[in-house]
Amino acid sequence: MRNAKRAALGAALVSAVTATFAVPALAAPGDTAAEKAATPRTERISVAADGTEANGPSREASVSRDGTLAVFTSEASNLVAGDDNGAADIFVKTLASGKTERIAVAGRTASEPVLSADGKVVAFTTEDGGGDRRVHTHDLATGKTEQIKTPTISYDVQGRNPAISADGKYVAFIGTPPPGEEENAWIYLKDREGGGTRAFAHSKPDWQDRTVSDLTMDDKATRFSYRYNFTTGPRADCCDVFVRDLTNSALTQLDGKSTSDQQRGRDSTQPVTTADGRFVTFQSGDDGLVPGDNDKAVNAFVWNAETGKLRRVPGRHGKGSFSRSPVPSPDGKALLYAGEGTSPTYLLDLTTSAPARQITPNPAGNYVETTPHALSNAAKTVAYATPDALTTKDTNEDWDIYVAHA
Ligand SMILES: [Ca+2]
Ligand SMILES: [Ca+2]
Ligand SMILES: [Ca+2]
Repeated sequence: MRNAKRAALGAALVSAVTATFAVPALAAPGDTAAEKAATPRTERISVAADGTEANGPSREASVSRDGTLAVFTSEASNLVAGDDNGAADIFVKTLASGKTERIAVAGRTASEPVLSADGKVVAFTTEDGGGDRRVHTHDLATGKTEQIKTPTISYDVQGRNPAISADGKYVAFIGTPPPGEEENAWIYLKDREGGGTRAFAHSKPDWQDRTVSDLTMDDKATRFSYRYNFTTGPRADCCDVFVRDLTNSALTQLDGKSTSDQQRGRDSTQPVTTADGRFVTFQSGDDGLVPGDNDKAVNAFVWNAETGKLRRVPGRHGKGSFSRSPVPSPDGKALLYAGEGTSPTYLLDLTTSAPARQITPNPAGNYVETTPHALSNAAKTVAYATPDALTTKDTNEDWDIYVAHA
C-alpha cells in the first residue's frame, strides 16, 4: 500500500512540476541496468545498534569528514534504551560498529545537528515547546552538553541553525535581533574559548522585514552563506542567497545578476559553504543566472569565490527536469543533489567531466523521494533521507536516514 501510495504521490508531483513545462523523459541514463549494478553499498543508519528500525521519523543528517560518524535528528524513542522524553533528540552513529548514542536536553526538543570537522563536537538547536530556541554543543569525548550563552551581549539572544568551525572553537547561529531591530536579520558568532560573541546584521534594504535561514560557514569561521528571506522580493521571489566574508566585510549576493524576466519561481535557497570557503552551492529556479539555462526548472549551482562565476548543474532528464537540494563535499570536489524519478540522488565529481552517478538503490523501480543531507571528503560516505523503503527491512513508513558507501 505504501509503495502504491508513494508512486501515486510521485506521479502527482511529477505532473504538477511539469504541468507548465515540457514533460521530461523519465527513462533517464541514471536508471539503466548498468548504473543500477554500479550503485554503491547502502545501509539504513536510523536504526538501533541491533538493527531494530525506528518507530518515528529521522532527518537532518551530518557526517564526519572521514566518513566514520553520522549524526541525525530522530523522533523515534527506540533507538537507544531509556529514551522516554517523548521528544526528538540527536543521535550519533558510529558507522563501522553500529554503536548509537543519544544527545538530549531535559524538557526540550533537539534538532539541526552539525558535526565539527574533527568529529569531536556536535552543535544543535533545542526548543522548549513554547518557542524558546537555544543552541547547544555536545563534546563527544567528555559527553558534556552546554548551552551557548552570550554574556557579552546586553539582551537575551535566542539561537537556531548553528554552524561550527573545524576545531569546534566557533559556533555561528541565527539569533534574536537587538530590541528595536526586529525587522533586520542577525547572525552571531560565539568564541567558545572565551573570546566573546560577535553580532552581524543584514539590514533590510526597504520597508519589508527580513529573516535569514540555511546558515553554513567555512572551517575557519570567516565566511558565512545564508538564505535571505522576504515576503515579496524585487523579482517576485521569496529569497536570495548571500555570502558574508568576515576578512574583508564583503557581502555578495550569489544570485544577484540575472538576465531573466521570468515572473515567478526565481527563488534561490539552500546555500552550503565548503570547508575552505572557496565554493558555495545553492539551488535556484532563476533561469537567467548563467547563459543557456532554458530548462525552466530549478537547478543546482556552484559559486566559485575566486572567479565569482556560477556553474549550473542541469537535471538528468532533459528539459523541465530539476536538480535540487545540492550539498558539496567539504573538500569541494563532489556534489550531491536530488533529481526526479526512480533513483533520484546523484553524485557529481566536480573535478572531471564525468556524468553524475546514481546513489539511491531502487530494485523495485518505484518512484523514490530523497533529500540529500551530507557527504564526507572524497564522497566516501553519503547520507540522505527518504520516506521510501529502499531495503526490504524498512517497514516503518517513516523518513529514515540512509548512507551510501562509495
Ligand atoms: Ca526522544
Ligand atoms: Ca534552470
Ligand atoms: Ca522508512
